[in-house]
Amino acid sequence: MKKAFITGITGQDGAYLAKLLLEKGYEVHGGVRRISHPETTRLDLLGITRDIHLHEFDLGEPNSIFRTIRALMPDEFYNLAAQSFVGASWELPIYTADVDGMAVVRILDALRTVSPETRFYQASTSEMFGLVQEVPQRETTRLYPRSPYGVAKVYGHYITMNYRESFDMHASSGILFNHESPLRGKEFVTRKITLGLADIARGGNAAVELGNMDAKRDWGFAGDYVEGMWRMLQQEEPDDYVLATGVTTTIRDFFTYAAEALGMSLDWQGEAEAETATDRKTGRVVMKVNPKFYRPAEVDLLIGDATKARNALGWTPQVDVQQLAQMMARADYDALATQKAA
Ligand code: NDP
Ligand code: GDR
Repeated sequence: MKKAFITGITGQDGAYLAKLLLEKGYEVHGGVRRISHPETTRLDLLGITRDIHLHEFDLGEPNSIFRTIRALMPDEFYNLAAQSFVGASWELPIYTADVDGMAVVRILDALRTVSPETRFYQASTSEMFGLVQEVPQRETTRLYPRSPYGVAKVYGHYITMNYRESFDMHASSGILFNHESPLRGKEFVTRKITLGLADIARGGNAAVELGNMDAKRDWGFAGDYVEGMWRMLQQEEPDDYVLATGVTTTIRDFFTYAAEALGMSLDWQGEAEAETATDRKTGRVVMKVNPKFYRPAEVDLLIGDATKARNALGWTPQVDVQQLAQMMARADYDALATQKAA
């Protein structure tokens, strides 16, 4: 039986990956931070909390990382933990640099020292592409990060490549474009939209307040993307791969898809800071822009080219952006009835 260790197992991707690996017959271990009340909501919702082994683990503690690796000597190590919210990274730039950047070399160096045969996956991101250099973006596109988060992830990406080349380690990075699900954190724009609209559909009267409506993202379903992570570690040779759908959508269009899934039909009015959306059926304002949610520097356009992953890994995403918006909006609408949302 193969043994895997997942950092960030309580997060969106960690939960889906743990489920996938259990289905594939792995012994699944994961790291959780020491907090007063361990948060396993996502694992509970997927019904797998009892099937996995949780270990106290913090990316800020080199000894915690070292001890965990030495005790488990896993076949595969997936580094999914991060301060993953781009917007917060301007408020927490040093913490973000440590957890999203420096922690990667803490793990790699511990693996190199005590478990060099372990296969390593690093959660790299399309946020590293930042300011548009090429469309669509692929593995060879020049990196130009636009946030402290993106900059920290660039370090994690290059140090993974460097340990692969320096020490012949099986270390791969997945450059993943945005992927979402009903388990997505509530501060990310897709989930903020589907939760807000579900609340309105259930009779709530607070309009969803958003920032830049013109940003474009290549959104896929997290369940599809964790399959790609696993496939990367099954390859004979380590490498870096983009995972993306190849379709880009504005925040406005995602909002429209989610609203339609809940039976609303929208009128859009105004521009920039004055933009609003009204539900034609009820006449209620369901979205208004609040400049508080603008970012100091924005990534305007992300669209990925996953040809390499398709050819080498046989990976293709199964869920398109409209199906995704529908899945998330309906899940939030249903969960509001029972208060069981992730
Ligand atoms: P989430 O924010 O849902 O999960 C992050 C996880 O990291 C949580 O389990 C969190 O634990 C854990 N964590 C945070 N800080 C620490 C720390 N100091 N020590 C140990 N654990 C910590 O992220 P996602 O699942 O969405 O993303 C997974 C990874 O993929 C992240 O690295 C992210 O940056 C990257 N990524 C995500 C994309 C996406 O669209 N989702 C796209 C590209 C890359 P806790 O539960 O205690 O908060
Ligand atoms: P992103 O995701 O920054 O791409 O990072 P997020 O959903 O936070 O933002 C996407 C775009 O929406 C715009 N936006 C808003 N965003 C949020 N969160 N809240 C708002 O109210 C709002 N209004 C408009 C943003 O400006 C942005 O353009 C995600 C994370 O999962 C990262 O960890 C991951 O690396 C990247 O995706 C790929």
